[in-house]
Amino acid sequence: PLDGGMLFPQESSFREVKELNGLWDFRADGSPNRNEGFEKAWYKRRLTETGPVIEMPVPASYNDITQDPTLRDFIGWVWYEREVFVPARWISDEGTRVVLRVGSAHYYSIVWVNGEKVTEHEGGHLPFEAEISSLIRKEPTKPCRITIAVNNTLTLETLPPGTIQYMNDSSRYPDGFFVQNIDFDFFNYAGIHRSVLLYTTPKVHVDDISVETNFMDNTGLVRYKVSVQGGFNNTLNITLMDKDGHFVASSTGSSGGLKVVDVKLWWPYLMHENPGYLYSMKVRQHTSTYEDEYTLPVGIRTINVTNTQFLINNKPFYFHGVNKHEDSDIRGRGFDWPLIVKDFNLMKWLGVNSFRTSHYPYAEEILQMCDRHGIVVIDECPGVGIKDIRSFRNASLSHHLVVMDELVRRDKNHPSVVMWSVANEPASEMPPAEFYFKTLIEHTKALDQTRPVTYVTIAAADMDKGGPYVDVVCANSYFAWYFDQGRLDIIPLQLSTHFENWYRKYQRPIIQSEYGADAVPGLHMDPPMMFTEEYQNALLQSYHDVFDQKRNQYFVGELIWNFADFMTSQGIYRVVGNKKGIFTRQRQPKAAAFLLRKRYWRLANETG
Ligand code: BDP
Repeated sequence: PLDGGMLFPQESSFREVKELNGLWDFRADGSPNRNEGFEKAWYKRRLTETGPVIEMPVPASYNDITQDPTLRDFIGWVWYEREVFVPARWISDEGTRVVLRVGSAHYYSIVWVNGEKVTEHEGGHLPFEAEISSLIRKEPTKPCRITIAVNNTLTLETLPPGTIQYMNDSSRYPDGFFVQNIDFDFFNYAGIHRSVLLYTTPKVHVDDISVETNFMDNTGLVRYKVSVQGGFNNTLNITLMDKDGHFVASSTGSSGGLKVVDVKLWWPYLMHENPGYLYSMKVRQHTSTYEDEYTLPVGIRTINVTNTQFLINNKPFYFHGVNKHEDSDIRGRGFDWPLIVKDFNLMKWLGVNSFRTSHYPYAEEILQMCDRHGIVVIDECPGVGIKDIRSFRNASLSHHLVVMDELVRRDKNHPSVVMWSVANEPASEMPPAEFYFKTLIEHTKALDQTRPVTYVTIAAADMDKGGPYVDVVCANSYFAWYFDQGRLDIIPLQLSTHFENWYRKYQRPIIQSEYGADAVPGLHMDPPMMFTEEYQNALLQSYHDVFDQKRNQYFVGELIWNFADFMTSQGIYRVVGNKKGIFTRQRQPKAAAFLLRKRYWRLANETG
């Protein structure tokens, strides 16, 4: 179990937030062993005093910011630093707790404040934090110097896994030459990808909240659990308010239930005229000296899975959606509001009611938007590219379990999140996969009893070993693309057989969790040929014909690969990235966007 909660930082009468985004000093440690920063203890002095620095925006991947190919492809430690003035009242008031939080950094991070190490964290895509109250009180008049070292090296025990291969043939490679091998299809962007914040809470503070919701007829039920840290003898008051701020129900104590008469349920976009309805649960705690308040948005809804259906609020839900990436020009995987809002507008234009966070957890702000707009989410952890048998070892599994702990801790309260995905396209046919997925999925279910769990598979049904443990089969396939290239005519037969095999083996509802074809925008051919917009359209159309035949049986959703073109490592299969987007990387539509838009709005009318 993890130490403490990870509530999204929020301002209230008792809490303040200070964003540390902007330009930081930056240096990549280019020394042969990538270890000079530690040998010379760069964190002890200002980074500007130990060597040259450049300006680096935060949040952003550092890879595409400069013209330097060695920084784009850099592997090893990079160092970020900036100084910040902490408001005097945060320092003078001993009852104020000051926390430093990093929304995410890829991949391994160590954080120092004024030269003292405050925390380290393994894994990208998830937040980490450290309380720094006592440290900043040591030197109250000086600005506080924050140093963050980030290392993007992947190993067999990281998620995703990767290996470093040294090329020892000195007739072909210079001394120390190495490559990073990865088994996943996106660029290994690195750096500080999400906001760095300082925030305060009172010393005695609300540390974590969990809610589970249910309803019967017209009455909703919100069960809650609150944990408070920093002191005893506190009183907790819980108040639930509707969207207009009107009182709905209240309770006291660290756990209990709230009854909601005439409940307004949380519904997906296009399934109801009022999607994404959120109540607010105000959690207020006080002792004789301290007061704190945290407000959690709460959507009341249920999720159930039968052998053939995915039910939201007891009604069959059909996923018509996309797979995404956090990816764009220049900023790489860096958090960017204009991009996020644009993507939501494009999804709504398309008639998308759902997406999968392929292949890692997305920023919390994105999930909050999904809650408000009623966009349903399959929340995936960074377990992608587990293909080497050595990645099934105990050390890898242990880390994978911790990542699920962190993911569920962060995302458990989002009504938009309807299912956990523990992995993408693992080698689930290998013998150790059975124990691995059994353990991983049972662990996830123990953390959260309210949501189904899946992993996304590319295996053939008869080979797969992890399927018995999933609630929904999420199957990827690339017929007439990676296999039988150019032969669209095989899709009806192969795709139906594929579905029948999966259903026969496990009797679970099936989602087409990926399918698609690369299309270079502007490339045209009729009759269609691979890589043209016409071929992408024709392939989607053939898949859709099969989906429509299975829709009333056990087939519960389709997620196109991919929403937009995205960057990958270099290779002969990728022409400046993966081009399976229905939008370009700049978010302009290819022909397929119009085809899907027509289909999704029709599906919304038929299934919604
Ligand atoms: C699937 C992967 C996805 C790739 C896609 C592709 O899950 O990450 O980008 O194929 O090859 O195997 O386009």
